[in-house]
Parts: sequence; structure tokens; C-alpha cells
Amino acid sequence: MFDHKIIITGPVGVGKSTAIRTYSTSAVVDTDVRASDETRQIKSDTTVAMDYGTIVLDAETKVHLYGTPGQERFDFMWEILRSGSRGLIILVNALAADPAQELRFYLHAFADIINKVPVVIGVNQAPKDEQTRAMVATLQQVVQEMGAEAEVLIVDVRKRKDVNKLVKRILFSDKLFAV
Ligand SMILES: Nc1nc2c(ncn2[C@@H]2O[C@H](COP(=O)(O)OP(=O)(O)OP(=O)(O)O)[C@@H](O)[C@H]2O)c(=O)[nH]1
Ligand SMILES: [Mg+2]
Repeated sequence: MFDHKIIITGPVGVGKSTAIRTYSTSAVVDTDVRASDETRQIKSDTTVAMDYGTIVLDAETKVHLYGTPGQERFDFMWEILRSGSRGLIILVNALAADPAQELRFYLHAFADIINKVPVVIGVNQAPKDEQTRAMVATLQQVVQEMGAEAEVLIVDVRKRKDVNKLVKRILFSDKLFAV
């Protein structure tokens, strides 16, 4: 059995905890608490340390999913969580004021691993329309500008098959080295 540690990161409320709850078959560990600051306007609970869940995909493959906190004041956890990781999923909120800027921020924050492990971008909370398709093209351009290599996929992380698509992109990538 091979263990694969995959990190899910992205801004507050994008759906990191939701993705892990949707996908994991083990009991999920979360560190969500009632939000006390401006996050409260977005949703009631926020992750302060991490989310964790696992799924056994086949006889040889066990995936461990770790979700980072979205709030930047907990960014010390990003460093801790990324060690030993085998891939990075960055979720971007399609409804944010500037999704391209969000993506730049996370590619920059994880700059030391994006060229070492496979990366995939999930555009969440996305209406299926022309604007979303244009946004995917813009985000693909951001990936290029940042010297990274990553596919941009439209997802709804409340759907297991969509989270599965993100995980599979990482597992089937030919970049196989963990950091
Ligand atoms: N409308 C819509 N809602 C979504 C979608 N994906 C997730 N949500 C909802 O958006 C919210 C996301 O919240 P979380 O999963 O807690 O977000 P998070 O990224 O863990 O946030 P922090 O831990 O605070 O950083 C949940 O209420 C989801 O049900 C989507 O595609 N469309
Ligand atoms: Mg969370």
C-alpha cells in the first residue's frame, strides 16, 4: 500500500473542508470553529489548523487529504502541512472579486513546491456560463506567467466525482516526487 499525501489549499470559504468531507471514506478530522471575525460574513465556521481525511482507492493506493486553513493568520500551518506532500490542489472561488489574484497568491505561497509536485487548480462555486469559461482561460494564463504547470478544472466540491477528478490528476501525473 502506498500512501499519498495531497494538500488542498485556497481562500476562506472556497470549499476546502467541504471537499475533504465529500471525498473521504474515513472519519474526517476537522478543526473548524465558529468564526469570530470578518469570515463570519461569509460563513459560520472556519478551519483554524487543518482538515484531514483518507480514502483507499485500490489495494495499492491510500490517499491522505490535508486541508489548510484559509485565513492567512494561520499560514504557519501551510508550512507544516506541505512537508512530505505528493501533490497540491488549489481551489479558487469563481465568485471572488479577483480569482486570478487569488490564484497568484497561492501559487506564490507554495512556490517552493509547485515545480516539484503535481499541481491542479479547481475553480469552485462556478456558474456554468461563458464568463466561467473565459475565467478558466485567464487562470491558465496566470499559471503560465508564474512558471508553473497545472490544469485548471471547473468543479463543484460538493460532488464526489469532481473531487475525484482533482485527486486523479495528481495521482496520474508523471511528476512523481514528493517534497
Ligand atoms: N453554491 C455553491 N456552494 C458551494 C460550492 N462548493 C462549496 N459550497 C459551499 O461553500 C461553503 C464552503 O465552506 P468550507 O468548505 O467550510 O470552506 P473552507 O475552504 O474550508 O473555508 P475555511 O476553512 O474558512 O478557509 C460550504 O457551505 C459549501 O456547502 C459550490 O460549488 N457552489
Ligand atoms: Mg475549512
